[in-house]
Amino acid sequence: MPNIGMDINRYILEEERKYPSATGSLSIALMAIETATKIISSHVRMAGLAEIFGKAMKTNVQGEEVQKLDEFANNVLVRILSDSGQFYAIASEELDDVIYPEKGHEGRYVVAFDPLDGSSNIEVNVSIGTIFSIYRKNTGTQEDFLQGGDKQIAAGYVVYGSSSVFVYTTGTGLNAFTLDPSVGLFLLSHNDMRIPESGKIYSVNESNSKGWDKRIRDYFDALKDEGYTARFSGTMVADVHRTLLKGGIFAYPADTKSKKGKLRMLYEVLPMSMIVEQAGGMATEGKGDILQAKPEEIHSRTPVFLGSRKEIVQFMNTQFKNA
Ligand code: FBP
Repeated sequence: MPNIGMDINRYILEEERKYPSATGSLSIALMAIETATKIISSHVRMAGLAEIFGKAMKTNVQGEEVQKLDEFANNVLVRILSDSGQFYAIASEELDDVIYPEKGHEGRYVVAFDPLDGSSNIEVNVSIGTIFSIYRKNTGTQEDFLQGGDKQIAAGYVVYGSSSVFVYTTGTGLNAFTLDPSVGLFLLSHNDMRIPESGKIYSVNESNSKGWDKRIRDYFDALKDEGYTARFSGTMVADVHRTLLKGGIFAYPADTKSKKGKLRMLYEVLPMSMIVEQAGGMATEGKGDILQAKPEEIHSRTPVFLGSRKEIVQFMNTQFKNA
């Protein structure tokens, strides 16, 4: 059993040693993501300052152009993951098309990421995050990103909040590592995370409720009758992180405005669903286990309901009643 406080890089190598046939490729891939998110974390901490001065001094003391944070995060991830040589192809929520890094010709994996989730919260200093998802390279085409959530080799997120926390799974449980900025290391802080069987918090943007299906409105009204409270930060990573720790449900239903929901399947919903299911929770788009669903294309959107077993089973029952 790994010790609390263990450095994430050592943890990744210890996990690799459990698989004699492992090539080390996935370990290098995960370490590249860890490095990129540490750089992003340090810039998130500066964002407020950069934002103030950005307007005054177009270049910083190094003479570098100050970039918008999500553009910066995207560039850091593309550069470092390309240089790792482990990814044959990269898909980003910020980029229209898939890119095939020069150094990735021998890459065994493909990676999809949302470089900065909750971008509307950057300038108001509310928690934001990065989400990633890794698949095996099969055809070497875009099809490798449309394999379906249950084909993910690894998934994770980093929440940049009061502290930066790196949470990931390779399909054998879920662990979290908190960044100690004084030494620049992500250290194991939550081993084998388990979501509570049920909670008392629901997280959804209720301002859209007029456009929801009546059964969905009824479900959330029932939670209110049961004394649930509401929390919605506008950053999926932060809302799901809280749901993993406290239990309850996070949702972004379809509505008359966004008929397929708002959140992206590849970059947001499938990785967060794998994470919640690895912690003993459930995730659905309203019909079944969302990890069985395949995106139609790399920027497909989907409704999502994920969280504790009790809340999701209750939700599914309401959806099928009078269906
Ligand atoms: P971005 O990845 O573009 O930030 O969008 C995703 C997101 O911000 C989620 O993190 C969040 O749950 C949702 O959109 C909030 O949407 P809304 O502002 O419509 O409630």
